[in-house]
This record gives sequence, C-alpha cells and structure tokens, in this order.
Amino acid sequence: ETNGTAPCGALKIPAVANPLAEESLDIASNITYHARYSPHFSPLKFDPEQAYYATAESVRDLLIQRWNDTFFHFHKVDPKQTYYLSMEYLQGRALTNAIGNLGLSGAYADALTKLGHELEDIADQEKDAALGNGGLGRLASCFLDSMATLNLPAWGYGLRYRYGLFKQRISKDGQEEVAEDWLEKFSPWEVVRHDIKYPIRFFGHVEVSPTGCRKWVGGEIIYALAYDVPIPGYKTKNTISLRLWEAKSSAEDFNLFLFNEGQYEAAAQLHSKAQQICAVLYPGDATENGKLLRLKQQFFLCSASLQDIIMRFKERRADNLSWKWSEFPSKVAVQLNDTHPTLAIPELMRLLIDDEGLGWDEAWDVTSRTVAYTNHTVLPEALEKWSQAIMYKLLPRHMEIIEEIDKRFMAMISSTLSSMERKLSTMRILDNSNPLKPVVRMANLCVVSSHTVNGVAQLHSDILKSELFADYCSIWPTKFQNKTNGITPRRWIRFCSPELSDIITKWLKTDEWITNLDLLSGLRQFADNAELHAEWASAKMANKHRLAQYVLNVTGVAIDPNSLFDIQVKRIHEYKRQLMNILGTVYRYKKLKEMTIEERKKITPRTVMLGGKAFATYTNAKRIVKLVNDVGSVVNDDPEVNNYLKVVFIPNYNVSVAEMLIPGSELSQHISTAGMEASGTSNMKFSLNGCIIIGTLDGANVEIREEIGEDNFFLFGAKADEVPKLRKEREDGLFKPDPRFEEAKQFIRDGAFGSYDYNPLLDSLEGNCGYGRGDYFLVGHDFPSYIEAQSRVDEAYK
Ligand code: NBG
Repeated sequence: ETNGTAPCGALKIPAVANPLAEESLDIASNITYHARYSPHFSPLKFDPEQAYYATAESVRDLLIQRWNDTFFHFHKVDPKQTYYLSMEYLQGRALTNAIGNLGLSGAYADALTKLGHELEDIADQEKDAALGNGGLGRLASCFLDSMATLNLPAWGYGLRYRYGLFKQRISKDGQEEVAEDWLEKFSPWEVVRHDIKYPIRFFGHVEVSPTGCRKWVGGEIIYALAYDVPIPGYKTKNTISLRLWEAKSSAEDFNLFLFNEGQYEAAAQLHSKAQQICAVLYPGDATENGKLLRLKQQFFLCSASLQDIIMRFKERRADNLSWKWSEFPSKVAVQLNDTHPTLAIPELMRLLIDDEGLGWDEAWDVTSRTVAYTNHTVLPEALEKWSQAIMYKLLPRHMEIIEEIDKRFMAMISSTLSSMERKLSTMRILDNSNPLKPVVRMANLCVVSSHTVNGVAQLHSDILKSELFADYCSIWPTKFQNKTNGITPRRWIRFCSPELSDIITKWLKTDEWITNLDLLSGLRQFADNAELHAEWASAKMANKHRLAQYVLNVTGVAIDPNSLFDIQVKRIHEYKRQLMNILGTVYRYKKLKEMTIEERKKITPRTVMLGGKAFATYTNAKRIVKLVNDVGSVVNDDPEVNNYLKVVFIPNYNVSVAEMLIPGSELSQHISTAGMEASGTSNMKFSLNGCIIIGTLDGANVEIREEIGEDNFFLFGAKADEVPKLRKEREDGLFKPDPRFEEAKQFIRDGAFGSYDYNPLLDSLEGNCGYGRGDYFLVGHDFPSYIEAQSRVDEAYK
C-alpha cells in the first residue's frame, strides 16, 4: 500500500497490518456490528438515523487506522509541519466525503442496500458541522481536504463550539435565528483525547522576580481539552487532524461546600465560565461582556494550540538532547486565518521568554520566522481592534509584550527609516489617538510580526500592497504575496455531481483531473462535439430536477426545470449587493407585467434563487431577506407572469444546501462592488460545475474570467480603481440615477410587495455617498449595466 506520489518529496506512509483492510472488509457486517454493539440507541430499531450512526462508526474504524499510521509516520520523519489556526471551520457533512475519499462510495451504497437503506437517505441524516460563518470558514475546511490529499503534514486547530452557526428560519417577518444543535446526539467523527489537556489562564497579574524575570500569575485557569476530527485525503492514506478545543474546568473548581450550603450557582461558577467559552460561534460583541468573551475565545484557541505545537516539537526530539529553539521555524509553520488568532504572536513570545527562558531577540526571531498571516478583507469594520483596557484586564502579560513589539517597531523606524516617521501614527500597533479608548490594531500586529502576509486573490493582494498595507510594503516589499483561494474538487464536483464528473472522466479518459484541475482544459478539443453536449445537458437537467424537488420540499414553490436557474447564495451583506439582484428582479417583474401576452412568450423563463444568512443584528441585511421573500410571494402567485419568472428564497443556506444548489445552477451572481470581495470561493464552485457567471471585476472573478473566457462571463459595473472617483462624484452631487433604478425602487415604495416599510432599506441607496451613508456600495451606479448584462444573459440562454 503506498501513498501515491507526493509533491513534497513523496512522504509515504508505511503499511501497517490492517485488520480492517477494505479488500476483506464486509462493510455490511461491520455496520451491523456497530448498530448492535455501539449502545447509542435501543436495540429494536434500525431506522435511517440509527443506520447513519452505525455507518459513520464503521467508516471511522477505517479512518482511525490510517490516522494512527499518519501520526506515527510524521512523528518519525519529523517534517516541517503546517498548523492552520482558525476560529472557523465550515466542515459540512463528513460521511459522503469520507467514503468518497476512501474510494468506497460504491461499496457502501451496496452494503446499505443489502441492509434495506439507500446511501443518500442515510447521508441525509447527518447534521452539518457549521463551525463558521461563510467563505473564510469554508476555505479552512477546503484547505484541510486538499492538504490531506497532497500528503502534506498539516493540522488544523479550532474551537469545538457547542452551537455552531444558527439555523435560519423564514417566517412572515423574515429571518429568525434558532440555535443549531449539531452535537444534540453526538458526532461520530470526533475523538476526545483525554491525555491532551492544557491550562489556559485569564486575568491575573504580572509578577517580577528579583532577577527581573516576568511571570503571569493568578487569575483563573480553565482547561483546553482536545477533540480530534480525522481528515482523510483522497486516494491516499494520509489522514490529518482537525483538533478542536473544548473548555473544561477541573473537579477542584467545583465548590462542594457552597453546593451543600445551597449556593448552587456560586458553587459551579468556574464550570459555567468554562462552558461559556465554547458555547457559540461569534457571540454578540455589542456589550463589554460580549467583547471579553470573544477575546477569551481567541486567546483560548491560540494558547492551547501553541502549547500543543511546542509539546509536539519537543516530543519529536525526545531522544535528541542537542536540539535548539532556532530550529523551531524550520519545523513549524503557524498560519493565521485572518486576525482572529493574532494572539498566537504574543502567546508564542510569552511561552518562549517566560516559560522556556529565551531572550527577547531570540524569541522574536523564532516567532517572526514561524508565523504568517492571511488577510481576508479590506472592510474597515472587519479589521479587528481590541480595547487596550480589556486586553490589560484579561491578558496583562500579553499587553506588555505587545507594547514592547510596538516600541521596538517605532525605534526601528526612527533609527533606520526616519522618512517613514510621519506614517507611524497609522502604522503603529497601538492606536492611542483617542485617549479615552486606546486600542490594539490586530492587523498591524500581524503584519509587523509575520514573515509573510498574503491576500486571497490577485486583485485583493494588489489592493493590500497599494492601499491597506502600502506603508509596510514600502519597508518590506518581499513580505507581501498573493495566494488566490481554492476549493476542493472532491466535495465541490466529484461527490456533489457524480453525473457530470463521470462525463468529464469519460471524455478525458482519466479521473486524474480530480486532483489536477488543469487537465480539464483537455475538454476544449471536444467543445463542438454534439455527443458531449447532449451528455452534459442531460447531467445538468438531472441536477436541475433534483434541485427543483428540493426547492419544492423546503419552500413549497414549484419551479420549472426548463427555466434558467439563476442563483445567488452567500452571506447577506450590502457589499455583496443582493439588493441589486432583487431590484433587478423587481424591474424584470414590472416589465413583464407591462407586456402583452405575445411579448411575454418571447421572454426567457427564469427562476431566481437567493439564499444566505444575515448576521442577527445586521438590520439592513435582514430587511433584504424579507424583501426577497415578499417579492417571491407576489411574483410566484401572479398567474400572469409566473410562467416566466419565479423568485425563491432558499432557507438555511449551508454547506449541504450548497452541494444541492451548485450542480443544478446555470447562472450565478457574484456582483459585489469592485474592490470589496476579497476573493469569493463559491464563484469557483459554480464555474467548476459548468455554470456561467454574471459579475463584476472583483476578487477571484478577475482570475476566473481569464480562465473561462470572456464569453462565459457576463461582465458589468465599475472597476475597483474607478470606485473612489465615483463615490466622490456622488458626494459632490454629480450622480444622475438611471430611470430604471428609480422605477424599481418606486415600485417597492408604492407597496407592490406588501405593506412592510421598505423605505429605510431603499433610503440606504439615496443621498450622499460615504462610509455608512448613502449608497456606499454604488448599487445606483452599477444598476443600468447590470440590467443590460442580464438581457445579454437572456439572449445567450436562448
Ligand atoms: C472572506 C471574504 C471572501 C473570501 C473569504 C476567504 C472574511 C473576513 N473574509 O471574499 O469576504 O473568499 O474570506 O478568503 O470572512
């Protein structure tokens, strides 16, 4: 058994006698074994739910063997290992992916049929692990799959949130958030490691010894306990780990005396504090308490992960007494997924200086050669700034270290680059400009301390270099790189659209494209082949039928698979401009109403689908969700036009729903204001599934358009470098709105879609442009070119 060839010097995992080698494995009997002897349910039933857990446990048996082998292998070989630190992972479901990567999808389907079940129904039982919000979390999960497949020695670190991203319910009032209990029963994909547990301190103070050594003491201690999720690579034994930390207090912290006095809450105070840490993803941070909890979460992730990384570094050189700390960066890479894990920087410094006894310079050298930072946004509200007061309170020693980094950075500028001194007020890590509320700029701390900083698409990386981090770039030009995002082709085509995948494999005469997408260009030579066209169209139609059935099930709306399936799914945000989509749809509806029956017959029938979650306190985003639903109710019930237009809001958009929608899509909308979407990743998934894009020159759209060709991309809207000028024009009162834009807004204001007051939402598109003010995202400017691009889509579809 080999591991295939690896790009990084063929790391092969040796075969270990495997009692469950799949050749001899009787999958059905293994599933039955788990149903019988894993005591999760009463023994009488073998319904789909019970079958799911038994199936998952049988898969886990296979994974654990490979997982252990991988662990031992890397322990012995001791390669440089990548650690991805991320507050978010949007894993979705694991079963289909795991058996697919193991090459056992067919065998499992057969086994389940023997047991009276269908694989699809069983897979449907699984709850999505939604420990993330959107693109940033899904990117982390795609990276894990790809790193495992590439045989890389890599681990992900995150938090084991008790409740992941909320479940979205749609009522007549719009979006409602409901806690998503993904651990309600249990997750068969995680393994608790009772031996991997670290103390994490909060609050307390810094003590100085007579020799001047500083030590953080006191405060409260909460423990981080490791839960590991196996991440299998595709067609390889390499199985890496996603280690999720759970917060625990110790039994000693339970005050029996108080409990027996009847003071139950006081007795379990630290228990409940521990529980709060991993209770939810993104606790609201409008209050001081909320901010403190979020900072606690971030530190909890960073401290536990770094203690663990250092432990493993030492474990791998247990029989080598002459190792040096200077080797650390050649064995460990810590990648920060945005600024959320920034505290890894002062925490690594603290562990090296205070616990390991290194001097500042040595610790700084190790830290800055180990840590790298990925920026995922230029939106000002997403660039984290933490109040220095909260930091002092929660992490007094880290605050000292951050101050020292800031001081040394300023000294370096003054002594070697005095021309930059006037820039220091924006480049500094500490921002004391408001004496009432001094803050720490986390992105600046990352840039100053990391050896490499990257953006996530070429355009975004260029903007980082020329705008957001321009001053740093002039000091450290080689520090800044681009790494355009990617997606795993396993989940996003091979497993979610087996029909299309089989066609590609048949025409390319190889399935190697699943690990090397460049091979897809081999399809070009068949571009005019009628047989391929017919097969392709029939696969797309099958996926559209499946999607139409799903839409009927979840919304009650019947949609026509012969209409153009137009989809926009992503988090709801004003910069992503779902509002432009729905205004365009409203305009289309109004024009349809004004047409004669004969004119309507010439129209390309369309089904517009939108989906996505709005942050619970983001009022305008929630109004957009409500508007889409209200427009849908009116349009879908209008017998005059509903053969030509349907509007559907897909509730509770998540990874599994995406796996259903994307294969059935024909047109997808990536229409953000140019310069605002760092990359986008669903644009890649749609393209990979043969879906055409309507979009702006933003994020990865730019590079996708170069790959797929201009005729497969319906382009419209302002370019990133025109945006500042357009905003300025608007500011100066020079903007003349297009009559079609005015007409669409007025139609809504006049109550065409019910009596809900949409004026505040529509007013956000009026008036002077400025951050947080009128039409900052330039919907008005781009609307006419959007409508025209949509007309070109209609013509092309015919
Ligand atoms: C998001 C960007 C997306 C990008 C993903 C992954 C954040 C902070 N950023 O455009 O908005 O695709 O990150 O890089 O979630």
